[in-house]
Amino acid sequence: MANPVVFGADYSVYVRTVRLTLEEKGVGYRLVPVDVFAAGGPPRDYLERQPFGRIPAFEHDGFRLYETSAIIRYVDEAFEGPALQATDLRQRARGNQIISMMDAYGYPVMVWGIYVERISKPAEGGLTDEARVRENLTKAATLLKALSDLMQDAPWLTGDRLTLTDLHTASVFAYFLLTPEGQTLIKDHPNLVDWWSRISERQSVLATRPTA
Ligand SMILES: N[C@@H](CCC(=O)N[C@@H](CS)C(=O)NCC(=O)O)C(=O)O
Repeated sequence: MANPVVFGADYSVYVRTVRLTLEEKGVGYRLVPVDVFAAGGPPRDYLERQPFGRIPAFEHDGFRLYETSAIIRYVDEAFEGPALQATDLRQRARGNQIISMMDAYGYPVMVWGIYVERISKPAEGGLTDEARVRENLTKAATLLKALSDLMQDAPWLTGDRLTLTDLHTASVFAYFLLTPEGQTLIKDHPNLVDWWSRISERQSVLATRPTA
């Protein structure tokens, strides 16, 4: 089987989740650069791969796929390497629940509502919208508590093994924890602090750090 191809940029949270999955499976891949934030939007032919103009898109042996959750499950099931989904039905359901939580609440709140406001905007000469940050910090605190309650004393988010859920969540936390607010809020949850120190040292995480 040919190596898969990931289309996207290394700064992207969702591209990183796919790359983390490939790295953890030990699957070689090619990253083809697509910048969705370029002036004028993504290249027109990219929309044939991803009609919503989002990254990543994915191709394996002629099979094209988009939507990160679908891609990472495909990668886990199509390739050899450690299984990254729980075999237990309820643990797997819990993992999928957390992935949905990160999509619906984590990414917009922690990345756009806090990281982009606090770090990206000022870096580009803009002003942080403090009211927006405050509003999102309340939401982030709710999410952190929910994650911490679901995780309990396990080393990984859904139990004894690292799964896709940890990878999906780590990509969002990597940006959130660059902010002073993120670093403060997580301290209310020692199990998440321990989880972050565990996952942030993994080779897959180190190998997929954004270059810019
Ligand atoms: N539902 C998509 C979301 C992907 C997504 O939002 N990617 C971001 C980059 S991290 C993007 O392409 N943003 C471009 C935009 O918002 O126009 C997935 O799961 O793959």
